[in-house]
Amino acid sequence: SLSGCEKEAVDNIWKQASGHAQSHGAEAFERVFQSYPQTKTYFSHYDLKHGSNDLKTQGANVFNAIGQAINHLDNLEATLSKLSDLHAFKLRVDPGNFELLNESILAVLAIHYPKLFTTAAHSGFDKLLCSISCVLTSKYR
Ligand code: ZNH
Repeated sequence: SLSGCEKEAVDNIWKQASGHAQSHGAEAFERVFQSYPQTKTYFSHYDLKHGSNDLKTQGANVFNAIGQAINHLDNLEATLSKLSDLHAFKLRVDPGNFELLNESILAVLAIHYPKLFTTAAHSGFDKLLCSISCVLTSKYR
């Protein structure tokens, strides 16, 4: 779990990033689609052009869910339970894709908040995103 320093560093970035859920989230998806084109297969019904509403909506969905997780760090399983069902039973996203998106989210945060992206912020977000992915892929079988 996150140390006090990591939690503080995560909160400091999130205070700003949460206000840009659409644009940061869309950028994270654009980056993962470009670096790992196989991740696009889950979004065949989407308009993936730069700046599309689909990208903004899905980007905001993911960023807002991360915000929820930050607010309920000690209770992630219950907080993300519905999303966990969705990803495991309905969407059936291959678990390997979560690491790819996580890397992209880290890059977005590092680029937009270079001063706040300290070693504690880096390790804190790394742990946070791993925990979220862990919950979202826990019901697969
Ligand atoms: Zn996911 C959806 C979150 C990852 C794929 N997602 C979704 C949503 C959310 C999320 C919130 C919405 C839901 C509703 O609507 O209800 N995700 C999330 C998170 C994460 C994720 C938080 C991490 C961090 N996903 C992911 C990945 C993938 C995905 C990795 C692949 C690649 N998702 C998805 C899909 C969907 C979702 C496909 C559906 C979309 C539509 O619109 O259809």
